[in-house]
Formats: sequence, C-alpha cells, structure tokens
Amino acid sequence: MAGNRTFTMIKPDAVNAGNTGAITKMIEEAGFRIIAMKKVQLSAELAGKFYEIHKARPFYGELCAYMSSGAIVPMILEKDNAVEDFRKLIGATDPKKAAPGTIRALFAKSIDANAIHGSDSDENAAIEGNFFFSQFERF
Ligand code: 3AN
Repeated sequence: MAGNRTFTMIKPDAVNAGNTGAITKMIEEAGFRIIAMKKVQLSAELAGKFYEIHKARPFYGELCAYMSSGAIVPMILEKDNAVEDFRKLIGATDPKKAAPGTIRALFAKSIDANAIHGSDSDENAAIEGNFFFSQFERF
C-alpha cells in the first residue's frame, strides 16, 4: 500500500518571489494536510548533507549553493498516495516540460531554481522529513 506522507520544500526562488502563500494554497486545495512547516535557511554544508544522494551528479555543487542561498519552507504533508500525487501536483523537474497548471509550470524559473521539491519515494519522504523536523514539530 502506498504511504500517506511526503516531504516538500518551497525553494529560494519561490520564497524570494513571494509565492509561499500561493503555493501553500495550491497544496492545501489539492487535499494535502500540513503536518509540519517552518521557514529556515540551510548552510552550504547542511544542503550538501540533504542532497548527498546527488553527490556524483554534475550539478551537485550548484544545487547546494543554490539551496543555501536563501530561505526555504520545508513541510511534511499527509494525503492518501502522498508521494505520487504530490509529484503530479508539482510537475516535471524541468519547468519547460512541466504539465500546465502544475506548481513548477506556474512558479519555477529554471531546472535548478524550480520552485519546489517533492520526495521521490516513501523511504526518502521519511528520511527528508526527519532531517528537518523533530517529533515535537508535527501536528
Ligand atoms: P526532482 O526534484 O524533480 O525529483 P531530481 O531528484 O532529479 O529532481 O533532482 C534534484 C534537484 O536537482 C532538482 N529539484 C533540481 O533542483 C536539481 N536538478 C536536477 N537536474 C538538474 C540539472 N540538469 N541541472 C541543474 N539542476 C538540476
């Protein structure tokens, strides 16, 4: 059975552009319940830890620099089939390929500054949620 939780972060481009509220509204209107949410800025070192699985990829350095360049809004979300349904809501990694009406089609600027993150599996959703939130920050 598919898990009912996923993890997301609104990225610096979207936070800086003042789109936190509009994106959060789309998330709630799509039926996701916000279990945990905060606004933080990662150090380059912590961004490197978060994206450790991408360490071998050519864009790793840029990705870590970008993700630590400004505030982000991480959240844990709950809904049936959360991981898959949330990936549909955000659209493809490259906003030029993201389906119309998806969060990335509406708000992303480029493949790296692509507005929002969504976990790609139940296992990673749990790891990523635990990276940002303690047991006392979940509702
Ligand atoms: P997604 O976030 O859609 O699961 P991944 O896991 O392939 O995409 O990549 C993780 C993050 O790395 C993306 N959200 C994006 O910000 C960045 N990224 C992916 N591919 C590229 C690329 N070719 N150039 C620059 N950044 C990229």
